[in-house]
Amino acid sequence: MSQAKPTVLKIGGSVITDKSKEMEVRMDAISRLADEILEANPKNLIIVHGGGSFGHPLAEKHSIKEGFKDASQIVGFAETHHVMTVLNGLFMDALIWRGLPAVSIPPSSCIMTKNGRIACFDEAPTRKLLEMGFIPVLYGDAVLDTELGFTILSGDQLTSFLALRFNAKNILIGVDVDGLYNEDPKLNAKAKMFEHLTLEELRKVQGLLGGSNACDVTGGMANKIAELIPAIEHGIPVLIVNASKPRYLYKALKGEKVRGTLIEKE
Ligand code: ATP
Ligand code: IP8
Repeated sequence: MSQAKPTVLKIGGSVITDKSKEMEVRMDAISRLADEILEANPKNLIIVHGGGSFGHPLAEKHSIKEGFKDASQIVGFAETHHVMTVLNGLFMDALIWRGLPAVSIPPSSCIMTKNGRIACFDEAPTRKLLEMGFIPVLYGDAVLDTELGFTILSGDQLTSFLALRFNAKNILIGVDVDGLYNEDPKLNAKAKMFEHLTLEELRKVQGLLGGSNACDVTGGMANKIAELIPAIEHGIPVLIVNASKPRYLYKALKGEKVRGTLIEKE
């Protein structure tokens, strides 16, 4: 069956949770985003969401990203994965009860990493779901690692990987700021947003990018950009938009003009 190119949408944990408080979901944001996805009615969509105040604090508490060092971390790995399934469940509820054909795929069951990088991915279920018109939904997760025992797979690495694997048309990144700035806009109100960057321009500003102000074991904005570069190199455009603001994600999904940062190979 020939398959149209999908859009890979990453919804940041900064949007669907309050990263300043542990395990604080933003149900209003989840409901609004589900409404916007329903209304935009995109064909061939893969969704990935982040960990926000669910995955990150537990991953940090138990040093899950650093790998297995002692037996006390075992239950920490299980807890970190579990809270991600809880956040995912809340997100799935909002999609499913609106009639969206979303199906959750737990990364810890189909992906293993090697030193933190995706080394094997059982892609058949995701591919088949896409072919049949479902919306596969994945998330940043605690995963098993061939060298480290376990680690944290960021939703950003997963997004870039899926976009490459499924030859995506584009990547949409929803965060809680308007786009990519020359400095963290939460730390400097005078920071300047880039509306358009080529890969070459992006590489020049990469050193200026910050992490995250909240608990974040996967490196915030700087690491997000680093993860997206292989997809951009491959010619997949990336649009970073503010998914905390109403209608921005809708417009991005519809291909309408919206404030944000567009990053293209050339
Ligand atoms: P999660 O990892 O939980 O999914 P997320 O992907 O939504 O979260 P973060 O990793 O927290 O997002 O990154 C977004 C944050 O990055 C913003 O809230 C912003 O404060 C911060 N940031 C740091 N540097 C920059 C920059 N140069 N431009 C834009 N945002 C930046
Ligand atoms: O929020 C990390 O994914 P991210 C998920 O996309 C966990 O960086 C479990 C911390």
